[in-house]
Amino acid sequence: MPKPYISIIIPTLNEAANIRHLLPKVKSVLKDYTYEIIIVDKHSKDGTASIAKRMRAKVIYDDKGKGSALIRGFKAAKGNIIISMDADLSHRPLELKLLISGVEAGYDVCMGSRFLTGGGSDDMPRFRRAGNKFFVSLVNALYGTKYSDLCYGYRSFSNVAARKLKLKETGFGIETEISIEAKKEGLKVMEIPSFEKKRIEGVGKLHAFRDGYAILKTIFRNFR
Ligand SMILES: Nc1nc2c(ncn2[C@@H]2O[C@H](COP(=O)(O)OP(=O)(O)OP(=O)(O)O)[C@@H](O)[C@H]2O)c(=O)[nH]1
Ligand SMILES: [Mg+2]
Repeated sequence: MPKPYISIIIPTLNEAANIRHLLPKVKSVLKDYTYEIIIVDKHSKDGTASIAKRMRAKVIYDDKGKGSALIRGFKAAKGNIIISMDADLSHRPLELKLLISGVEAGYDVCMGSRFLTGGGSDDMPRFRRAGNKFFVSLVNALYGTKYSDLCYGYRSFSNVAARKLKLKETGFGIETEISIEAKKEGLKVMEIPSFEKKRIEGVGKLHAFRDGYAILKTIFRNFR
């Protein structure tokens, strides 16, 4: 069977110090594949876009939030398999192979999970962990899913599946919306253990309370 073409979508806001380390690692893991790396940048002021271009990634721009950046990236992606990944080295490039093999094995969407055996997080303060747990339980109760994780963006999609998802979330509610939409569209979903490392450089953009409230709104807005 021919190797699939892979699209890696990375939203960025001031991640220059991280992507200069991330991109070579991603390229090394994908050396036996044909692939594109699409950086969706919010006009970062720290040179993120020029570093990415120098490292032969495609750069497109989006000025809203992480969600709208991912939606734009999905639209631009040409791969048979599309993977969403953070720029801050929290997502281990070696796990790309697990995410690829899940789609190759016939799943529409493979979601990294920090709460399956083998997964974990070095980057989740206690209140965030509690919030995530609450949101997971709420989504599972309302939508009849069996997810173990929700607000985690390391995921792979078949191109066909990605195009079926009707996504509107502009911010950090995007992962939640994807999880809900995958269920609504009847997609075949698998969770894969994933270990989230601490952000290496720069500052996190997620604000637990503001974005937690947005996630809650996402959960209820989609419930009908
Ligand atoms: N294009 C774009 N990317 C964003 C935006 N906000 C965050 N990102 C990127 O989305 C990814 C995840 O954001 P993070 O700030 O790492 O969120 P987080 O992992 O929940 O927070 P930390 O644990 O503090 O790192 C990173 O690659 C960010 O650069 C945005 O408004 N626009
Ligand atoms: Mg992060």
